[in-house]
Amino acid sequence: MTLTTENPAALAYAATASQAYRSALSVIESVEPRIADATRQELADQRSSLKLIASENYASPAVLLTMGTWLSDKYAEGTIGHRFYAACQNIDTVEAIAAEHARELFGAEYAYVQPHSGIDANLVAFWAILAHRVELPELAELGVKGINDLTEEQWETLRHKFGHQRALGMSLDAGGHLTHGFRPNISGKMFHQRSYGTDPATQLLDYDLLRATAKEFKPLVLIAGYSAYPRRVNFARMREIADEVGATLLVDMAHFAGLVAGKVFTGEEDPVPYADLVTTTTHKSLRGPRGGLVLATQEYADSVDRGCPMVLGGPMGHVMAAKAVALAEARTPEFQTYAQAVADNAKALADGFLRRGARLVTGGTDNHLVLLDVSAFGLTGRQAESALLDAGIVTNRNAVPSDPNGAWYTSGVRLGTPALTTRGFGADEFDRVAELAVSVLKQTTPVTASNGQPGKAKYALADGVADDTRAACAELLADFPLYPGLQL
Ligand code: DSN
Repeated sequence: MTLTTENPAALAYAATASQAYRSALSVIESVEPRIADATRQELADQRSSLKLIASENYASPAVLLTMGTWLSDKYAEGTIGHRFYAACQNIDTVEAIAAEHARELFGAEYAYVQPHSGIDANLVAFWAILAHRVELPELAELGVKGINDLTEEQWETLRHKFGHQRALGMSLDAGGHLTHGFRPNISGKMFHQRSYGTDPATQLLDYDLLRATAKEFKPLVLIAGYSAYPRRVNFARMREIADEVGATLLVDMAHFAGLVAGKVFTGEEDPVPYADLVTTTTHKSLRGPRGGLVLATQEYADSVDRGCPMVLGGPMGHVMAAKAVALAEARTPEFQTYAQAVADNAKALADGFLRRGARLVTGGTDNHLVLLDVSAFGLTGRQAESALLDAGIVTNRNAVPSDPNGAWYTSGVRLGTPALTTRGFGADEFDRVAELAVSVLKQTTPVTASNGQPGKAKYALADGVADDTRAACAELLADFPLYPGLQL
């Protein structure tokens, strides 16, 4: 249940949760008071800031409380019913319930709920694709009975085959993610990577160019999904392209899983009917515990099941339990209302920026995020992010297509609606957020660096802007308390 002060059941839930947290914090305090203090402070900080980081949210007390139990104490490598440890019956139960909710919520043939994060979920998927798709010589052909009998030379042949496959993913500056084959991530070392971008004029995904690139590059895996692209993707078209070149279609829906779960993205915008594998985190728009999961067709199920111990450490029973609780919440009509509000609010935020003359990548949004091009304010993303933070508005800097400032300083700021929608913000509040953000950015100036070059990091806010905006944020937040009724 989402906390709200509007009905007695919600108030009783808040009172019980308050009691649980007070007790837990006093137990923690008796051992390491500084951890209890930091935990209380984190709640105070989150309550008092305007959280617009597109990948963050607030999980329910039920989800959070589920993580604090002895399910954490059990080792359970392997899969349901096939563990490398004894006495895993309760972890089997927990994992089976979480997987059942995931399958039924998303209409997937198979669900694997062990990944500890989105990176882990993608690693499981990449391994599953390599294991399933790369044709290796039969052991008998190599003249050996088992893998332990392979010579070093034969291993080298197998490694060479695994290590020379191709992946095609969205470019980082168009909104793709590091784990989609980019060098700072292991995926960029596992695969030869090429990326597809967006149309320079519209900044929208260019499916024709993507098709041409795929035909030339012939990837083993076509990766769809993004972390900073403010538009919906047509997965039927992605499927067609994958089929034309014989690629496995992997969709990373980490950012928009909540919109799929909440039936905002349906038909050709729902990746599950079209992809071979779908990965996600569970803590973004899906509003669950920090973690990941993989959905797959039956064809890939056995390979996905090898995730642990192939690329994952022991499954976390307490987090799989919390995933089950969050997925149960996501199956309610209340969650569908929430998901629709996330998308409606993003539009209100975009309109608020556009009406005030700001420039948005692609000119708007139809998902949960907007990407503000702050070069129009004469700022880098780094300067804008810092100035907004000083004023109590928490965002993150992000590259824009063909960004002249690269991935560190950037020219953009990404803002998302999932967290503040959980607090109850609607269109009017998001319009006010746009007003406050534009006002801060207009009153921020870059400061010349010590070498006399235009500064990319330093900035100055006009007098009083930070304090005034913080006060305005507090006023805005006052009507939308985080975890209403929850008192420590
Ligand atoms: N860190 C997530 C995000 O902010 O989009 C993705 O890894």
